[in-house]
Amino acid sequence: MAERRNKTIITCAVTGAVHTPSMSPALPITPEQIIASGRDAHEAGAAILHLHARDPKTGRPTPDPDVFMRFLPALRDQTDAVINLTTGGSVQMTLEERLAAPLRAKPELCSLNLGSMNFVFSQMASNRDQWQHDWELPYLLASDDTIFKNTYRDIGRILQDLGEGHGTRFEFECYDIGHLYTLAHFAELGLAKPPFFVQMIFGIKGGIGAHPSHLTHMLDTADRLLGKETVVSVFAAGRHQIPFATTNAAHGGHVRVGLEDSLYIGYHELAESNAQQVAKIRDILHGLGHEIATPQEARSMLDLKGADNVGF
Ligand code: KMH
Ligand code: ZN
Repeated sequence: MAERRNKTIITCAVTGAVHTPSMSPALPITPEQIIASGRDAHEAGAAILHLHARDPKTGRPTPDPDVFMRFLPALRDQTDAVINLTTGGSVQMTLEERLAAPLRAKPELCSLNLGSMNFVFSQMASNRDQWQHDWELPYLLASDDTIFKNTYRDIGRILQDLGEGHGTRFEFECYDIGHLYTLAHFAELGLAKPPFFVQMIFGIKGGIGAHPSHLTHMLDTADRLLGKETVVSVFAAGRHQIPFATTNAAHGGHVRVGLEDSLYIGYHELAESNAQQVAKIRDILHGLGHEIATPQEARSMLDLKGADNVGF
């Protein structure tokens, strides 16, 4: 009998904290836009919605739990998607700020970034000379002199306060080989618990580059360090988004798309929506003969606590 293949989990990262409003009219900003975009992405096949918040007036990334609470209940009521909140926030936020909303919302899943690093997106400033808001250009330029801080003490605190404290599990964000060793360290301590949902990230300036050889090296390293207890997803920034997700799917892995990490649907073609990116990778997955995991199937693969067991 043919081995039952695990279905493929599609994560959609709805808005993030890198792209600014002037870069694309499709980038969801207000709570209403985040609700609509997340719902449509879910309907297109996303089992997990990875969520940041934006100031509804200026579009600037915000850690304000009250803003998160303006869209979380609606997404819970209108979808059965797994809600995955960022603990990364933006590179300019303190850890206290970054944890405020997750500690209040106690979601099933949170991102957890496995290393301090340069996280540079100032290059995006050269793409235009007109900005809708005063904050956008300085925000982009500041990224080449900001450390994205994720010390071992920070990581341990997130695992303790959210993981032990509220049963939240993690999308472990790995931007480089060393981050896999950090995950193995916290797994040995028993703070990171299997199955490990490992999100391998390529093409962020400051992290490992988007070259296929790096994907196979990261996959081999994760397999050697963490064994079969991993559920590996992959995404890449910008133009590499679909090719890298497709390559990992061909390896039997899972995928992440979304306007957080790429504003495009094709060469120099802005995506109209998150749902359009989800539909594109969904159709590729179907072409590879893969079935798409439902949120319930994702919960089972990732050992999540259930949509009723949250704080919103
Ligand atoms: N924007 C991604 C490169 C987080 O939110 O904690 C990383 C990310 C991390 O999504
Ligand atoms: Zn994020």
